[in-house]
Amino acid sequence: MQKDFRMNRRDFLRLSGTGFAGLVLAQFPNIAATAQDIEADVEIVLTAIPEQVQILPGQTTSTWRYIAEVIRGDPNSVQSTPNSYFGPILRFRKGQQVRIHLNNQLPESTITHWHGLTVPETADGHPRFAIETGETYTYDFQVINRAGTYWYHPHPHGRTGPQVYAGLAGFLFVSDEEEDALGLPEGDYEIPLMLQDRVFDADNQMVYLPNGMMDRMHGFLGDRMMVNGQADYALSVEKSAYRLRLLNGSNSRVYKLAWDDGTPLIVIGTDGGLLQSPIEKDYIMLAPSERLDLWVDFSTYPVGTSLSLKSLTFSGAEEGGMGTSEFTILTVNVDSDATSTPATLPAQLSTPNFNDAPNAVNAANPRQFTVAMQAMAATINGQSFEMTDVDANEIVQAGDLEVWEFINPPSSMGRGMGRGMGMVMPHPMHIHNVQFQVIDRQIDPDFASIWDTVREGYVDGAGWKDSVLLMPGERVKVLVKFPDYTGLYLYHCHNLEHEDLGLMRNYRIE
Ligand SMILES: [Cu+2]
Repeated sequence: MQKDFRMNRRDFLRLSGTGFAGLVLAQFPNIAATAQDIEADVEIVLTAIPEQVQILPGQTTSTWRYIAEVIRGDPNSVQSTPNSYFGPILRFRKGQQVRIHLNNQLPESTITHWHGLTVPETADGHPRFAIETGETYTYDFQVINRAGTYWYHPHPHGRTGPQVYAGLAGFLFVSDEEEDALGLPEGDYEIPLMLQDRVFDADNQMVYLPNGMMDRMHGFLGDRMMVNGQADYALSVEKSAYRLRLLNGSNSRVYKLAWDDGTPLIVIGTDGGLLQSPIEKDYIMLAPSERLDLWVDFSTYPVGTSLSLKSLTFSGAEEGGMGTSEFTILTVNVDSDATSTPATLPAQLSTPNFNDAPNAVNAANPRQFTVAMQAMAATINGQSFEMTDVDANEIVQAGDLEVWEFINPPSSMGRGMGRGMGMVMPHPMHIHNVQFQVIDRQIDPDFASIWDTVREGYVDGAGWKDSVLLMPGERVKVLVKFPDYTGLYLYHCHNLEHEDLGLMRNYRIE
C-alpha cells in the first residue's frame, strides 16, 4: 500500500543525507549565480544518483534514482517517493517558468528529457547535450502544455534503455484552470501508477537483457511486474471515485489493460491531457511511454472486494514472448466506506478542438516514415540515428500543420520477404516537442487477425498524443502542428532497446 507520496522536507533531508541539495549548491556555485538572471517561478535541483533501495524482502537493490529538491517556489512542486526507485513526482502549473538543474552523479553521462512537453531546443534533453559525471545541466522553460500526465527520463544516445531500467523515470504533472474547474479526484483519490517490468536475480539485483542480443532486438521483457517501483503492488481504496494516472514506463512491454471482473475502463485522458468527454473501453492498449487517465468508481463495490487490473493476451509480438500470457498488474482492495463525498464524473472534460486534417500543408502527400528492424540495424526510412543528421524529409516549418504517416511494413526485413521471415514486432513511435492527433490507421490484410486482438484498445481520435502504437503491418497517420520553437528535435521508437539500436532520427523545425 503506497497511497501517499508526499514527504516533508525533514524526511527528504533524512533520506537523502543531511542537506543534500545544499551540498550540491556548495559544489556548483554557478547554480546560485545563474538563478539571479531570469526569474523562475519554480527552481529544482534534480540529481541522478546510484542508491540502494529496499524493493524485495532481504537484500537491498542497487538502483539509479532521481532525487529532487525545490530551491525556489512552491515546495509541493516535488513529491518524493520513499522506498522506491520511482523518481519524485514533479508538479507544475501551466504558465510557470521552470528552472531545473540536472546534476549527474552517475558513473556515466546522461541527460533528461521532459516527455510530452513543448520546450525550447536546449531544454528538450537531446543526446548531444549529455553531461558527464559531476556536471550540471540547467533547463529553463515555460510550461506551455495543457494539464496532463507527462513524465521525465534519461535520453543519452545508446544508453536510454539501461538508465531507465536502473530506475531513472518519474511523473511530471501539469495542472491548469480548465482542469481545476472539473473537480476531479485529488489528494488521496488521485493515484499515479507507473507500470514497469523487471527481472531480479537471486540476490535481488535487477538484470538487464538476460538474453543478450535477442533482448536488444525484441526489446527487454521482465518476468516481474513493478508498479511505482514496487513489486506485488496493492492499492487500498475507499468506496469512492478515483483518478488513476497510468504511465507505461516499461522499456518495451505493451500492456492490454482490463479489469478482471469485466467492468469497462473509463478513460478521461491520454498523453496530452483530458479528452473532450469520457469514453468506455473493454480493454486498452498501453505501449511504452503512453499515458492513460482513468476514472474508477469503487463505490459500486462492497467493502472487502478485491479486484485486479490485468494485462490480457494479444498477438503481434510473440517472437519476443510478449502478449502470450495474461498476468496481474496490480490489485485493488476496497477496504472502507467513503470518508468524504465522492467526486462526480463530468460529462464534458475539455473544449473540442480536433481534427483539421484537410488544412494540413501536406494533406494530399503526407510525410512517410517506414520503420525497420534488421540484424544489428534499426532504421527509419533506411537510416539509423546520427547525432545531428537531418534529412531533407525531416525539415518542417514552425507553425505548420502536417500529416505524418508511420509505416510498420508487412516485412521489415526488406522487399520480397514474407511474413514470419522478418522481425514482426510493435513499435511505439514518439515525436518530441509536440502533441498530435491520430487520424487514421490501416492494416495490411495479412495482419488483420493480429490487429483484431488489439484494435478495440486504441484510444485514437479522442485526445492528444505524443506516442502512438504501431503494430506489425500497420500504417498510422498523425496530425501534427509544429510549435514556434525552432531547432533540432527527435522522433523515435520508444521501445528503448530499439531506440538505443538507432531507431531514432532528428527532425528540424525552421
Ligand atoms: Cu521499435
